[in-house]
Amino acid sequence: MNISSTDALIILDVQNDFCPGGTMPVLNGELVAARLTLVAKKFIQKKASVFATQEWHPKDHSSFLSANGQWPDHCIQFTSGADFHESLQLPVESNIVRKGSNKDIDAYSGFVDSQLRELLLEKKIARLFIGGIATDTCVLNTVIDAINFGYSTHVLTDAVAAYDVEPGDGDRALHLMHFNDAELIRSDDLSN
Ligand code: VGL
Repeated sequence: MNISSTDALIILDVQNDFCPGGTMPVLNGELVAARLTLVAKKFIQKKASVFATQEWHPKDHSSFLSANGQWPDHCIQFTSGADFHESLQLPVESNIVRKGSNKDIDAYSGFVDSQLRELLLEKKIARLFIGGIATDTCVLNTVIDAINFGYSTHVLTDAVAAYDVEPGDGDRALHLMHFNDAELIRSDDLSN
């Protein structure tokens, strides 16, 4: 597949708290980070855009167990847990999109409580290529929103990682994305 200037790579939440050593790690988070570093470089070489989302929660976010939510405290603003994983090296041209800073909004999609939609419209993006963490939460919800907004949406299956709270959750999420018309591709399907 050829990448062009109306394409965008969206890298979802490749942050320390979601990687090994963090408060709610996925298996292979660091491998996803390294893979997306290479993909991001390719997108910039092709004059396409790169967006990286970053969960940016206040310390009393409603999704936290400490606030009767569902998840361990994670990605708290200005802590190292919210930093991107060191294996994710973003080109300087990348756009960082923070999400989840409203404590009362518990959303997985990169389009909720963020500027992502406005930025994509501003840059006249038509096709999306999505990878990151986690397949069964943020990736799934972002992909479904992207399709509903009318984007031709591709998921990089070798650059995502799942929580698998129930075994198979990640695979079921990929099936659901495909069923909803997302294209499942691998990063080496992108031409050099
Ligand atoms: C996420 C669960 C809770 C994610 C964020 O980014 O995938 N998952 N908060």
